[in-house]
Amino acid sequence: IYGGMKAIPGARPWQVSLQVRIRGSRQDFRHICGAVLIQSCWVLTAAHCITQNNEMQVVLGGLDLGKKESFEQTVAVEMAIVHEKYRETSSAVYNDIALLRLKATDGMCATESQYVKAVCLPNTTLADGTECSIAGWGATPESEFGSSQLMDADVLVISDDRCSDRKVYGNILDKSMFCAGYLEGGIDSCQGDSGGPLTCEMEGTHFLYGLVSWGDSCGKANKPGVYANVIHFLDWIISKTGALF
Ligand code: 4AZ
Repeated sequence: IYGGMKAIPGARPWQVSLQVRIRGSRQDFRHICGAVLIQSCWVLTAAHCITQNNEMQVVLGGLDLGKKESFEQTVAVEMAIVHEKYRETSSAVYNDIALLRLKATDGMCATESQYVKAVCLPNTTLADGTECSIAGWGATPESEFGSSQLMDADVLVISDDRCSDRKVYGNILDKSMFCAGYLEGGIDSCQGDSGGPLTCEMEGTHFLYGLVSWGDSCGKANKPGVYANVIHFLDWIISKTGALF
């Protein structure tokens, strides 16, 4: 996260760290992407975070990836479902969404607490200029390898019209994505934040509108962050999870 602050404990209880087992190790996992808890046994992330058939786990409720916290929960990933139309070109990433089914132990995956709680899925569209929040352990201006502390920042929704300007991203955007940030640069998501949440608070409830997906570098003027458009995928999410939200 560029231009952010350390997240307040319990403020982003749906935030997830997606981790893969380090090759050759028995127990060690490393953070590769953000993700979002939407149900006790279901997590959303970016499709581009699902690389190979690596062994994956999620850490829920954690703030500092550098130490084991008493309130964090580690759950194995049973299966990943990547969107059938996920596609990456040299300039953009399309349909960048995946579902992770968590592995239950005695019938439970995530256990709800002050630090672990599923986010709500949205049911109304977003207006240009809405203030929303992003969070993650990704690169910061101080550390290109990411932050051990969960960081968050506020960003503004940028209309498809403004984001498709020739000076911004031109004609490469589609309905599976939207832009958020500041055209003047500075505050943005970055590498390692991918798959994590963009949430917007409405009447005291936080709704998941976006997943960190891509952008031309981080924090640069006229190159805002691009987010997978969760509303566009609601039917897909319902069809794969069999859940109603
Ligand atoms: C990345 O490389 C990445 N500024 C993620 C987000 C953004 C840029 C790059 C948005 O995963």
